[in-house]
Amino acid sequence: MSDRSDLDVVIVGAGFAGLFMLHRVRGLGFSARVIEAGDGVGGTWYWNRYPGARCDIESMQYSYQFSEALQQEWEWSERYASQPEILAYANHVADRFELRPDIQFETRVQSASYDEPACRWTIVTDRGDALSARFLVMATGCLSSARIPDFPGLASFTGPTYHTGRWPHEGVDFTGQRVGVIGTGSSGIQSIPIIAREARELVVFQRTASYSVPAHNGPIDDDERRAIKADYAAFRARNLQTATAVGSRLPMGETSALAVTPEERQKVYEERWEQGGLQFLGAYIDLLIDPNANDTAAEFVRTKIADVVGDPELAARLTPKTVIGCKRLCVDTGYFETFNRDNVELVDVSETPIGEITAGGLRIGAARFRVRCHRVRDRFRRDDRRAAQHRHPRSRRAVAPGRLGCGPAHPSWPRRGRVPEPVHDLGARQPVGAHDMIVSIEQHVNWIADCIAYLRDHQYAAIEATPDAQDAWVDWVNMIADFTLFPSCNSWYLGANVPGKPARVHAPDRLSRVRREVRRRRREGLRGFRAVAGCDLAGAA
Ligand code: N01
Repeated sequence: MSDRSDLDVVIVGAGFAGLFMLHRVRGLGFSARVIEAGDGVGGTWYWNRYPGARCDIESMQYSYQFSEALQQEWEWSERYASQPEILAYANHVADRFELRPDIQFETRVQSASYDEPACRWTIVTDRGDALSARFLVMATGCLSSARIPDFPGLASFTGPTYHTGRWPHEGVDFTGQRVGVIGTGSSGIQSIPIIAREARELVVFQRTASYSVPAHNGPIDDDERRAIKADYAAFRARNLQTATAVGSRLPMGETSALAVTPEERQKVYEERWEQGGLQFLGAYIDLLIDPNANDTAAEFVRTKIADVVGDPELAARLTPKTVIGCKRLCVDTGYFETFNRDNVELVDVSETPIGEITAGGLRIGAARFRVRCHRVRDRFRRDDRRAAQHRHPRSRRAVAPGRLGCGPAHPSWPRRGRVPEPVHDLGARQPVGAHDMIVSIEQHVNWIADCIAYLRDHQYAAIEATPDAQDAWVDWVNMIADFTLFPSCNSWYLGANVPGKPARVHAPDRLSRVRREVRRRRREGLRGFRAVAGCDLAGAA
């Protein structure tokens, strides 16, 4: 594709946000182009091809709802969709809505600069294209960047290393290998049981033990599928009522865990455990609010780990001592059972960290571990460098960290001159981590698309959040976060996985309440924003 100077919108990323963004703005009559680094669509689900990768939200829920025909016609095969099936779905969406002609693959954006008098962005790619567009939308996701820890000596390791977020498309054969896995978050917990079945030996390096609940994955029951499709809207509405991505298979509990007898609690937890999945945390209303209530659920899971793992000393090392649900709860298939295998070893690096990677393994304190095939993994870094640079990531209603088009975001933000601010989907302080990502994406994309159309229809050049409105939003998010247990641990929900990044929790409220708030403000004529007159937008579609 050659240089273009006539675009209305450039979108970065062809994951679920970028695909829907393109569909929406085209529907509004804008010309648009998506720039995508990979050679296919799918974003996070394009890159994360590690063994066992699948979604921890149920497939009937983890899907677009903007098209009734799409949600009626697409058939998910399993309760939790595997990565290949989710990628097939993304490809189906790209074909069904004829999105590919406007997507430029295998291209990275190198720079974006804003010409304020002209009200246009110039976007330069690593292929040498220079695109000019009125609006720039960053649909780069919040789990899209692989962050490899800077272990000393990493480059000296002579065997192959892999990261779950950048897995080779052709797969990896671990047969007969001695493999080391660093990390026991969601990605580690999914891949460890599968690698253990293939490898000759597997050494798992655990810094923090994780809570995990069983997935009980399997084919979707036809009656259940029919029932959901008969009234998909009601199903979606029920999911919105949850504070975390717990799903609607069982209703959210409405009482305190401390208001019932231990026997009653045990019965309820057992029922949720048997159902499987994240809805375990929906058993009682205060599990993510009251530490004592939380501990009843934590203790239930600790007992389950002890029941599964044969060796009590090993079970103790695999048992988390912290708040359950503060870090993302993992959903597994046979994770704890894997440690009963003779070829699996657990190495606790909580007190003595990994000091160095050597040519043939790694060193922890004085101990050396030899691994022939060492697989490095680490949690993701939210791809929001601006937020990482600032002490207080701020945004206005989560999608508009500043002017949509031009101008500084907030007087307190350090900047050189006037910093142009593209609009971010899934940006700072949004309800993303603890929620269903696609639901959040659809809301944000709709907001951005409506906002761009508003600017066009009212002949505005740009829009910016007022400092008061940004402060009010941040205060609201902080107020709710402080009411919960989320700030009590170091998780990626807070950005704590990136050294030096300010710890600020994502909006943890129920999605229904976040949406209601956004709708209310929109009805009030974008209260909290200031539209900026400037260039004549008549040229825009
Ligand atoms: O990353 P993580 P992830 N030495 O940050 C460890 C989504 N997701 O890729 O906890 C030793 O959770 C680190 O230890 P600690 C989901 O939302 C969803 O697994 O920091 N260890 C931790 O154990 C999830 O929450 C799905 O002490 C080091 C691990 O690496 C999010 O993505 C599947 C270390 C990182 O865990 C991120 O999950 C996969 C070091 N120097 C992911 N540095 C599903 O839908 C880090 N660690 C199922």
